[in-house]
Amino acid sequence: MTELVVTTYDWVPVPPRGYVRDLRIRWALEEAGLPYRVQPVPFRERGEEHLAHQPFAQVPWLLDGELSIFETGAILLHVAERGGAFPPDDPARRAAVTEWVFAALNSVEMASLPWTLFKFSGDETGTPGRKALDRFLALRLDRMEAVLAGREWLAGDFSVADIAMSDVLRLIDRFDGLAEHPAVRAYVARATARPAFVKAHADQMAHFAAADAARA
Ligand SMILES: N[C@@H](CCC(=O)N[C@@H](CS)C(=O)NCC(=O)O)C(=O)O
Repeated sequence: MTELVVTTYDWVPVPPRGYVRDLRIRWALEEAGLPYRVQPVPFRERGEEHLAHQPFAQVPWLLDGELSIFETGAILLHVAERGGAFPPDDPARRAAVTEWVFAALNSVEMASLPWTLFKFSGDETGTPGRKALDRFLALRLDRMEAVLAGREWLAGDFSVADIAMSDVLRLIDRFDGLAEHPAVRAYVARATARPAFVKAHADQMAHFAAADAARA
């Protein structure tokens, strides 16, 4: 069995702590019961070595022996595979998990990320573009409300699709953007009550707190 290594920054400012995307990977590895270690890379200087693993100079990436994988969706699917979540005799399960991972990142996060950037900046100016963005996100949340009103998890049993989707939705909830979508909010609460999330979150917070202490 090759060693699994999750890469994240050696330090980040306080606002993104608890939301840096290595959390999704830690969470998936905890759920799968796969041992791993965390490798910090410099937040301030991102050189050629960093770009060789993540071409957008971001984190996370996962090392699985000689294999290096970036993009949280790709990593989550790899971890699911590695953890035995895709039985060969159940292609429907693999398809359902895969489509919902893509939906989380390409249908919901596509709308939520620009919305949260406005929220982080404190810009509440009601420009036509901003109103269109609010509507775009509301449409996605309306559809997720309908989906989640009728099921506990997205693809049958809890899966990496729920990690991707609930982590995307969690950031909207941070800015109280789920107030009109109670089933979505309940889903986020359900997902983040899982012991694997609680541990992954606490470990990320401790990682950055240790970085503060080392800098002091
Ligand atoms: N689509 C990428 C996004 C990665 C991403 O946004 N990483 C953030 C941390 S959560 C980052 O490195 N931000 C710093 C930057 O973009 O300079 C993924 O899901 O892996």
